[in-house]
Parts: sequence; C-alpha cells; structure tokens
Amino acid sequence: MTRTDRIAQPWGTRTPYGPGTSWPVRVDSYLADGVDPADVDRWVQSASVLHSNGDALDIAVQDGRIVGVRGRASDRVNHGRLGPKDLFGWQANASPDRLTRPLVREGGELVETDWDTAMDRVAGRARELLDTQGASAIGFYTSGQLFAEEYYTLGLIAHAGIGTNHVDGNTRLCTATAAEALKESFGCDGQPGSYADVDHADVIALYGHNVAETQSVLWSRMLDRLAGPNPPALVCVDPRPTPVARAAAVHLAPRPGTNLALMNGLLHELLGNGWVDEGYVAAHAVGLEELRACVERYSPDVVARICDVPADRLRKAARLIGTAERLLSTVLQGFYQSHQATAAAVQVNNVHILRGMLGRSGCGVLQMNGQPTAENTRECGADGDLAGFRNWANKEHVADLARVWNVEPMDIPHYSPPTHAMQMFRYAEDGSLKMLWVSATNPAVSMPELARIRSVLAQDRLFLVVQDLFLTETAQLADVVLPAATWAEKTGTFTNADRTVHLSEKAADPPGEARPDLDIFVDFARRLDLRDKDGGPLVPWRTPEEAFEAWKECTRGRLCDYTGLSYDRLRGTGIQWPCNAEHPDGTERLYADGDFWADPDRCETYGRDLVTGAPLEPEEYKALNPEGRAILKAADYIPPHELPTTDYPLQLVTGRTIYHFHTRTKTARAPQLQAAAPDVWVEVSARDATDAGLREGDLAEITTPRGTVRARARITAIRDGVLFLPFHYGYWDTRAGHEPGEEAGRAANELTVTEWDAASKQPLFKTAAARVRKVADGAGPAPAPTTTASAPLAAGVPPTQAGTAGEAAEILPGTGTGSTR
Ligand SMILES: Nc1nc2c(c(=O)[nH]1)N[C@H]1C(S)=C(S)[C@@H](COP(=O)(O)OP(=O)(O)OC[C@H]3O[C@@H](n4cnc5c(=O)[nH]c(N)nc54)[C@H](O)[C@@H]3O)O[C@H]1N2
Ligand SMILES: Nc1nc2c(c(=O)[nH]1)N[C@H]1C(S)=C(S)[C@@H](COP(=O)(O)OP(=O)(O)OC[C@H]3O[C@@H](n4cnc5c(=O)[nH]c(N)nc54)[C@H](O)[C@@H]3O)O[C@H]1N2
Ligand SMILES: [Mo]
Repeated sequence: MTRTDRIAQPWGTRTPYGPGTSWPVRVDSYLADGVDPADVDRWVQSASVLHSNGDALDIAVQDGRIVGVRGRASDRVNHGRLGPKDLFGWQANASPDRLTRPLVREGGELVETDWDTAMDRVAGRARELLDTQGASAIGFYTSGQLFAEEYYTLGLIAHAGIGTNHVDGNTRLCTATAAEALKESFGCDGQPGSYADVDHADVIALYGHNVAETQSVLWSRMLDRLAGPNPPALVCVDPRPTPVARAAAVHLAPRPGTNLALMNGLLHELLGNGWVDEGYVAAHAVGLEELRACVERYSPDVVARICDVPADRLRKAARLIGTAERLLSTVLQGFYQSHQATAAAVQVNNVHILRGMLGRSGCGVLQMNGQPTAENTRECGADGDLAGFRNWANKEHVADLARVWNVEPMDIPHYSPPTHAMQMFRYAEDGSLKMLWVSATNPAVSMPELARIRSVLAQDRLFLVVQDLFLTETAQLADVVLPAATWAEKTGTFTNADRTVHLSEKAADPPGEARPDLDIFVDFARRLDLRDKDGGPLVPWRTPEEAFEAWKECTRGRLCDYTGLSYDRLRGTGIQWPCNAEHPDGTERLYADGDFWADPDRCETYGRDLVTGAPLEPEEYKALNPEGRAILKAADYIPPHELPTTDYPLQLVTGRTIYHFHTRTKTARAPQLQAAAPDVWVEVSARDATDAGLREGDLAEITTPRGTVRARARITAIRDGVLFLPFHYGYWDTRAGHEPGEEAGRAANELTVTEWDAASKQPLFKTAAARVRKVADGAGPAPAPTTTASAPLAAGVPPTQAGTAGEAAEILPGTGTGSTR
C-alpha cells in the first residue's frame, strides 16, 4: 500500500497497460483522520455523484456516521480508482449548516416549521392554481443529481398527475445537446460506446472535453494506456492548455464558437481522402450526398481562417482520425455549451458513421454526460421528454405510456414539444408560470445572466419551492424550503455516461428532519390525492425498490430496457442497459449490428432542423429515413451572434476545475478541496495580460454587456483572445475572506448571455464578448490550481498540494488483495 497526496497528484500512481489487455486494478481509499480500517463497522455499496463517470465505491460507516470511502475493485467502471472529489467530497454530508427542518416565508423572512405545514402550503398552492389557472401555471425544474426512482416519480406526477408540459432539469444546461445529437443521428438517446473502448482504441479524440479534470478516473485509464505499450494517439480540441491538450499528439485550439467549421473541415478531409467505409455507409446510413455537398465548402484553408488553427494541424488531426483502426471519440461542454452545439456534436457522430466505427471494441462515441444521474433525468422524462425514450409526437408511444401509467392518453400533455428550462424561466418572468418547484439545482448561480435570474426568482407573484441540502443562493429566494436527504442517506439507482447502472445504498441517517426526495414527491402526490383512471393512487409505491420495479415495467421493450436488473443483481458490479431476457448481463455497446433505433415507429424523435430547431413532421421523417438507418446530418457554419467588438475585444468561456463541483455546495465544505481552489480567478494569455497591464495575481475586472466580475489573474497558455472563468463561485463568501455585498460579483454567470442552441435549447455558457482591465496589484499568485488547465506560466507559484491532509491509500497490483480491511 502506498499513500499519495491526491490533491497534488489527482490521478494517482500509473498502472500502465497495453491495447486489448485489461486495465489493472488499483484500490484507492480515504478514511477520516484517526479512523483505522479495522474500526469500520460496515462498508455500504455506492458510487460517486460528483460527475458522470460512476466511480463505484464503498462507504465506510462507524458508529452510524460516514467516515470514508474506498473504490470498488470489482466494478467495470473504475477498477477501484477514485478521484479527488470522490475521496474527499463525502465530508459535506456532515456539514453543520445542513438544512434540518422545512422553512416557510412569513412576513418576508424564512422561518422553521414542520413538514405538515410546509407540504400543505406546497400542495395547497398547487391545488389552487390547478383550480383557477390550470396546469400550465405550474413548473418543475429538477436536476441531474437525484436517483432514477425519484425522477420517474416526479415525471409521473408532473406529466400525468398535474398535467403540465413545464418539466425540465438542469440537464438542459448540461447534456441536452448529448441527447439531441444522439437522437438526430441514431433516432434515440443512448450512448453507443463503452469505457472499455479506451482499452482498445488506437486514436482517442476529445472534443471540448477536459476529461482530466471532469472525469478524472476515466483520464487515469487513458493515462495508463499512454504509459503502456502501443499507446493511443490523442486529438484534443480545446482553446485551453488542459492536461488533455498537453498529452495530445495533435492539439487544435480553435476560436470559441467555431466548432462546427472545424468539424466540417475534418469531414472534408475524410471524404476527400476516401477515409470512408463505403459498405457500412451504404448499408446503414442515409444523407451522404447532402453531407458531401455541405463539407465540400470547408477546405483546411477556409477552416484555418474561421477557427484560427493551422491548416496543416487540421490535416494532421484528420489523418489520425481518418486512418485510425479503432477510434474512440468523446464530446462535452466545449461543444454542448458553445455556438451551434447540436450541429457540431452531430458531426462527431458523422465521423463514426462514415468510418463504420460503431459497435466494435475500441470504436465508440461517448456524447458525454456531466452530472452523475443526468442519463436518468432523460430516460425517466424528468427533462420533459416522455419516460422510456418515448416520442411525444408519436400517438402510439403516448398511448403506450398511458397504458403503463393507467391514465388516459389525453392526460399526458403532448400537444407541443416539452417546455425547456430557459422558456420556463421566461414564462415565470412574464407571469404565466406562477409556481416553480426547484429540486437539487442552484439556478441563482448556474443559469446564465444572473441579474435576470434573480429578478425572476425573487418576484412576489412566483411561488418558489426549493428542495436542497443547504440554504443556497436559490433557497434564500424561496417561499418554501424543503430539507432533503442526499447521497448515502437514501437508496436508489443511477446510470453513468456509458449506461452503467449502479445501486447506491443508504449508509447513514439524514440530519434532523431531512427527508429523501422520493418521500417528498410521494407525499405531495398523496396530499393532492392524485389518482389513475380507475381511481387507484397514481403513485402506488412508497419505497425506492418499489419505484424501481415500476420503472422497469416502463422500460420494457425500450432501448433503455431495465427489466433484467434488480436491486439484488446490482449488489456487485454495475451493469449496462439494455439488460433484459435477451441480454441478461447487460450490453457493452449499442448498435453492434448496425441496427439503429431510428425506425419511424420506434424513434424517440422525428428530428429537428439543426439551424432553426424546427421539429420535422412525421411524414418528412418517414420520407427521409423510411428504413430507420443512421442519419448523416449536415449543417453550415454561421458566426456566433456575439462577436468581439472594440468595446469587448475578447471572448469569455467558462467551465470547471478538478477540485470543485458546480456551485460548490458540497466541495466547498470538504477542507482539502476548498483549500485547493478557494476563490475565483480568471485565466488570461500572456499577450492579453500584457495588453491589460496584468501580472500573475493582480485583481482584474471582467465585463460583458451583462455585468462585471472581479477575479485574480492567472496567466496561462490559454489561446490569445480568450478569457476563462470557473463558474463554481457564487455569492461572495466569507470563507474566502470576502465581505457579503462587495461591489462586483464573482459568479461567472453574471456575465453570460441569455441565448441557447436552436436544436437542443442548451444555453451558451462558452461564447460571449468581453473585456478585462486591471483593478489593483496582487499580493501573491491567483488562487488557482497549478496541477490543471490553470497551470501558471510564471515560475515560483507554490504548487497545489495538501500534504498529509490530502493523503489517500492506493493498493497497487501485486501489493495487496485489494481490501483495506
Ligand atoms: N471537477 C469537476 N468535474 C465535473 C464537474 C465539476 O463541476 N467539477 N461537473 C460535471 C458536469 S455536470 C459536467 S457537464 C462535466 C463537464 O465537463 P467538461 O465539458 O470537460 O468541462 P468544462 O470545463 O465545462 O468544459 C470543457 C472545456 O471546453 C473548453 N471550451 C470552451 N469553449 C469552447 C469552444 O468553443 N470549443 C471547444 N472545442 N472547446 C471549448 C474549455 O476550455 C474547457 O476546457 O463535468 C462533470 N465533472
Ligand atoms: N457559466 C457556466 N454556467 C454553468 C456551466 C458552465 O460550464 N459555465 N455548466 C452548467 C452545467 S453543465 C450544470 S450541470 C449546471 C450545474 O448547476 P447546479 O445544478 O445549479 O449546480 P449544483 O451546485 O450541483 O447544484 C445542485 C444542488 O442540489 C443540491 N443537492 C445535492 N444532492 C441533492 C439531493 O440528493 N437532493 C436534493 N434535493 N438536493 C441535492 C446541492 O446542495 C446543490 O445546491 O451548471 C450549469 N451552469
Ligand atoms: Mo453538467
């Protein structure tokens, strides 16, 4: 066993391996100071909820309290490894400022109350609105961080019980584009690939995906391949010098917002050089001629001018991708939250269709998820889609769902596409939406253009319910605050980005009167007395396992078929859906036979116009794709709406660092993680820093047409003309030495724009015009990590480390049994 400071070395010790061999096991664990493995009473099976990777772990329990975590050696996803957030993040559960009682607003103040009073207020307001204004006065805005059982229950209540079309998740900000891109190309949501493709690929292309920081264990797998024999070549498309970019054979750093032009350039080269599997395309795809006609216009020289990347480097990337024998591609927020998101993400699918690189080992596309349970939000229809990937525009799908729920088809709204989150906030702003129930998300920090979001949420005429662990920026604006139990305090299942379903079991009691989200939703349904068409309770279940059994029935025969799973079967390793009688052990890769889920009778959508977002009519879809093949969809590049001007000469992008999760409600409460990145910073290139007179650590002010943020400058190898802000830092926070009410904000979303992708409706967090100026000299380096994309150019910045506080155990192959007991 070795001990490693996992703040200083986030990816831990290398265990090299070669292509086609299995990734060695390395078991990581961290126990609270003074706890000996021998003292642990119980190890409770779970997986991480601080990213979408699904790192399986066991929770250590001593005297009824959580005291640590240990990676599960037997799990297919992580082979025992854990990342920094996995190792240290659990400490937030026991934070003394957890919500322990419901709160209601009385005379302008939030005051403690009992559950009956709080829930009667919520149910009472809902009943009143249903009676006076109808269901469209009520909206639900949920998360990618609850469990499948909870989403399924919420989706049923909202769709069939309340009857509103206003149901969405923060998955709209996160992976709406992943879902849309998969639907557009393959007819249905669902990742074709598998993490095991890393073990076989000879080329791995990462598009706008800083996997090193955002799915750090998946990056360890790639690093172990890079350290072994016959390593894969990496292609990285990102304007920042991420760890991925540094390890890449080819790094393309395009101007933000030009991804589609870049992709069209790569496809131009694939088609021009004949790097196409003609037989595969002829047998399994439609749309080749349209694609060819479109990408013809994107020669490397044209693309070099649009994206400002060297033409030869583009050719080099295209050659790697075009001649790869086993190509794995991943896509994430650098595409999904940037301009022309869906159109660009779809082109990555097109690369795989053209090259016939689907359904074989090493040949995967991962249109990544971000949040741990985002896949379930989508599957269960808590993002507005219909449960089980059913098509709202297909009457038979609606009828089938009505059968499962024992309601009338007309009870399930399907007259128009589901209302997306940005539109729900617009309805609240306009006043037609009068009640908004927010669960497990913090929009007062995470949505674009915060000044506007605050004014929407703070309105008197909006009845705001917030269900959270803490009194977040959003909860502070609520009329009713419901204290929730969280991960490790409740049981449920969730599905990671490669379709692996994990069971997460309750390890400890929630604090005070906090209750599982499932119990809260079920209680609401009971208070409203929601019924099915025979007068039985609409939500007949109480426990997570009962909810899971009901969900299984809803997925029967669908692509996301869960019918072969059970809580018992999931006690062991995670299992990939579809899992049913035909595939009792789950399914490693979708579409092995080139049989897509795109048949007009079974597809999840008839698709949209990628430029305007207009839904296609069923007849149009049938004419385009009568046999249900994969669809090669083309789109032309158009410049972003907000381009640099003389007033705002730079481009602002926003994103993440390895040590923090989102608005930091959990990671700011884990001492090692908080200390590694305690306050906001802004990344600036050396040229732009010189222009602004900025040196490392100086206080800078960043301004866009929406607002101003102050942050310490970190000078890095980011592309010239681009600024980067992490979006983790909400209201000024005394922990970082700030006084509440300081003048300029520090949340990146004070600056972002209210605009979204036409097809997926995902907001643009990664394309805005901005300027930067110096406010004051710094007293030392910026509070940014040195281990990551924010590594400083300046010498002498103390390295990010935690010393003994960050030490975690690693059991390496051949040095132990994999058990720390
Ligand atoms: N440590 C950590 N891990 C997380 C999370 C977290 O908060 N912290 N959150 C989880 C969630 S919900 C998500 S969605 C994922 C997100 O995971 P990622 O998508 O990997 O993370 P981001 O930092 O949002 O964006 C990735 C990269 O996009 C680049 N980028 C910006 N604009 C453009 C552009 O126009 N084109 C291109 N090609 N690239 C661009 C940025 O430079 C950035 O490095 O991470 C998950 N994992
Ligand atoms: N500028 C900018 N903005 C962004 C992004 C970006 O890259 N740049 N990324 C976007 C993306 S991809 C995402 S996913 C969003 C994330 O944005 P949010 O969803 O707002 O971020 P979180 O901080 O994870 O908020 C989750 C909340 O749920 C609470 N919670 C956790 N577990 C539970 C539970 O079991 N039950 C209940 N009831 N509550 C729980 C937490 O305390 C927390 O307050 O941000 C988006 N916003
Ligand atoms: Mo996300």
